[in-house]
Order: sequence, then structure tokens, then C-alpha cells
Amino acid sequence: MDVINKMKNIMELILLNVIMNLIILTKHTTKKRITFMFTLPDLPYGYDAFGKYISKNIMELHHSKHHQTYVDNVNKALEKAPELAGKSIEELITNLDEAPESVRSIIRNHGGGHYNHSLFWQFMTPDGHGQPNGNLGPALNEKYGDFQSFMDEFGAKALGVFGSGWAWLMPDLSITTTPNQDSPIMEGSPPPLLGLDVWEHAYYLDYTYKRADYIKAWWNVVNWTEAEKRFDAANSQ
Ligand code: MN3
Repeated sequence: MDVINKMKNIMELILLNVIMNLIILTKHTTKKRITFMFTLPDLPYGYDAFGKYISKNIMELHHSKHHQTYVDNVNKALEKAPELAGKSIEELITNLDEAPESVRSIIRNHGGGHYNHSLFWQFMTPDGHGQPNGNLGPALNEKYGDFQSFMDEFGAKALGVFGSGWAWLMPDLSITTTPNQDSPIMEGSPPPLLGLDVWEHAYYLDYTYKRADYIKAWWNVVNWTEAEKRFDAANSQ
């Protein structure tokens, strides 16, 4: 009888141990998954940084609501496809065929939105100096004749995006556009030097339907230092 009771006690202890370990393991895994979630990046300037060019109202909504929604939705998609956890946003949107079909279009649209907007905030600065210097300025002049001609062509392409999308300056200095939240990197292109969000949410409160006026104003806040840095990095590879 004593032996049986002792055995029972030992079995109970072992069982308790297994349960405790399972709890610790579950907690650990949950914690690990959360660290892979995407977060809204802070802006490197205040919502009111762009004064008359892009209002505080637009900046606040665009960052804290629109961009936040992209982040939240791509995180929700990853909860449904835990096998994708730990991948960078670039890895996710350049390997869309690896995502389960049930979350693929969410990752394309909202993952693309998170990637594009994370870049877009860096492409602007309250300390814009109007034109690129360094290596990029002369390279643009060589390709387009002069800086004004480059701006005209970029502006025309941005204006020509039907519906919602983006205009991009690529490392080879070509100008391209994408619909919705697609990024050039989805098609295997290198990351852009510069990009302009021409979704209505980016300008309608300030410019209503006048996208051309928004594009014209945007040149005043372009972060050419960032574009130059990206141009030099692309050329040193
Ligand atoms: Mn936007």
C-alpha cells in the first residue's frame, strides 16, 4: 500500500512539473511572437512640421490613423499565418507567393502600406533645401536636361496615376508609378530613392481634388539629403 501511495505521489509530481513547463513554454512563445509584430514608426518631426504645404490635420490623420491601420491589419494577418512571423516587412511583400492565400492580399495591401509609408515619412523634412546636391543633382540634370524638367516629368506621372497609388524615383533615375499600396520592390526592383503618396487621403483635406497643387507643394518638403544617401548607397553596391 505504501509503495503504491509513493508511486502515486511521484506520478503527481511529474505531472505537475510537465504542466508547469508547458505554461512557461506557452508564455515564452507568446512573448516571442509579440516581439515580431510591426509597430507604427515615430515621425522624425512634428505633425505641424510642414506648415502651409501639408497641414497638421492631414499629417496627424495620415500617420496616426491610415498608417496605424496598415500596421494593425498586417499584424492581424500574421496572427493567422504564424509561419510568417519574424520576417521583415520587405521579406513579406517581396515573397507574396509564400503567404497563405487567405492573408496574401492583406499582406500585399497593408504590408505594402506599412512599407511605403515608413519610407514616405523619411522622404520629407521641414528642412528641405529645394534641390539635390551631391551626386544626385548632376545625375538628374544629365538624365532630364535640368532639374525643372525632372520635376515636370515626375509631376506628370504622379498626376497621371488613376485612382490611388504612388510615384517613385528609382535608383536608375527612372520614374515609375504603382497602383494602390504596391511597391516597386514587389516586382523585384531595388528600393526607391523617393516616393510620393497620391492617395486622396494624402491631400484632399488641404487641396480637395487638386492633386497638381499638392504635388507642386510637396517639392518644398522633399528630403533630398535622404534621396542622395539612398542614391549613393545604391551606386556603391
Ligand atoms: Mn497614404
